[in-house]
Amino acid sequence: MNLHSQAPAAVPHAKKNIADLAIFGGEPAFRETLHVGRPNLSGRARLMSRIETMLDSHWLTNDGPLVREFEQQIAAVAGTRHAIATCSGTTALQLAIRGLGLRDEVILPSFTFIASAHALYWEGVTPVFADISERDYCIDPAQIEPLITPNTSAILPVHVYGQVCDVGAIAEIARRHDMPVLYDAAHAFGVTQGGKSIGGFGRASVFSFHATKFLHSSEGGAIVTDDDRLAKSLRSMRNFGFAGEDNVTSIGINGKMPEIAAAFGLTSLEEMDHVLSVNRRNYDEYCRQLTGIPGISGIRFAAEDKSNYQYVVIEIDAEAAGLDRDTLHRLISAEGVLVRRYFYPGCHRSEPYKSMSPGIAKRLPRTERAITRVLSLPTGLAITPVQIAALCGLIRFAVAHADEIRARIT
Ligand code: T4K
Repeated sequence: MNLHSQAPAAVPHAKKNIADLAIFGGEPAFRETLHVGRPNLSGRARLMSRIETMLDSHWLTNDGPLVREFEQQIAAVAGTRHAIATCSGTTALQLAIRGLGLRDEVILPSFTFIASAHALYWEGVTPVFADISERDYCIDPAQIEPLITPNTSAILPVHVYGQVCDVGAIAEIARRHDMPVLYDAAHAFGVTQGGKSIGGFGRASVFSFHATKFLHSSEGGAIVTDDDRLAKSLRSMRNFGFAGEDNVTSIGINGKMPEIAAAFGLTSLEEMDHVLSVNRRNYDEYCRQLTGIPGISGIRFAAEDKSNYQYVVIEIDAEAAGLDRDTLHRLISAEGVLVRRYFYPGCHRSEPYKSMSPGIAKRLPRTERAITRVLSLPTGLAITPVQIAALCGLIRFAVAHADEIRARIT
């Protein structure tokens, strides 16, 4: 049985006059709230069966059979020899940072979820923020080299929204400076570039399997790598540093994935193709419905990459649309669609980094531009083409009446 508790509610109603907009006191167009991060939940019977088996076995955590099976399957999809499952993507990042011996400074984009920077800082490493490229929202390789100092120990690029970084240029910089690349691939599970799986770049990559992700284990993450020594030490560090029943060989932590999370993860893996096809359908529908709206553009994925289409992101050009991103965000949210401004305000504008580098915004112009323009729209199994059409219709209506809306708001 497939779980579709996310079955579509009543058809959202269209707005005819601006007085009907919910920010002006009208009825919300969506009676049932739409969430950007609604977990993809299906395959309930298989999930329940795995949980029953787990209960029968009396094995709930500590490298159990479900975690081992999950790790094998993750490694197979990632195209790596090893996958080390963890209790979250953030913990996976922290373990990888420590396992790779990163210290002093690491270069990463500011345009990412705060966990990328926090994981470094938590491990005693100072994040050094580089700007993003014009091509996509990923780190610009040209901005990396000028930031490299004798204190730089690594590069931590992020495959933002599942778009693949310029891995070739980044590898070349890392080779020239003899430093490792650790990829934050939290958004990029299942993504390939030129037929090569996303796990195959850099010394290691980290996935997030948080509930809101394309593939999820309710909470969880993994580090994938081809480095046998690194994998062995990460496995030990994930389990308090144990290298045997009572032999502790390093500082470790409890970063283990529990069996119930692996049960979710294995079930989610079985549904991956289905989720991908629904995400792709939603993405195509958004592209179709948003075409021609002045000032609204959407991210495009390179034809040679296989994406997971987990994030549908639009950019709002306030001048052309007549409305800025924040007004549109307020307007849509009031109608019952909880769109998100990922990744506003950027790490460099969040504490503690904001206070550490006042004035840094000046050297991150593309990041500064992106944080004021992007909006993530809902996708996944919980959203239907009818809802997408209604949401895009709302955006079209708002842009068409931008002058009146602005006048009424201010
Ligand atoms: N690196 C990058 C680049 C990342 O994006 C992330 C996480 C990480 C590292 C760290 O990985 P983890 O340690 O998280 O595994 C969410 C997620 O919590 C986070 O995993 C994700 N990135 C980030 C981009 O988004 P929030 O604070 O926006 O989530 P929240 O709780 O506000 O949920 C978003 C929407 O989804 C809401 O409308 C509610 C809805 N929702 C959420 C959950 C959890 C549901 O409907 N059901 C649910 O169970 O961070």
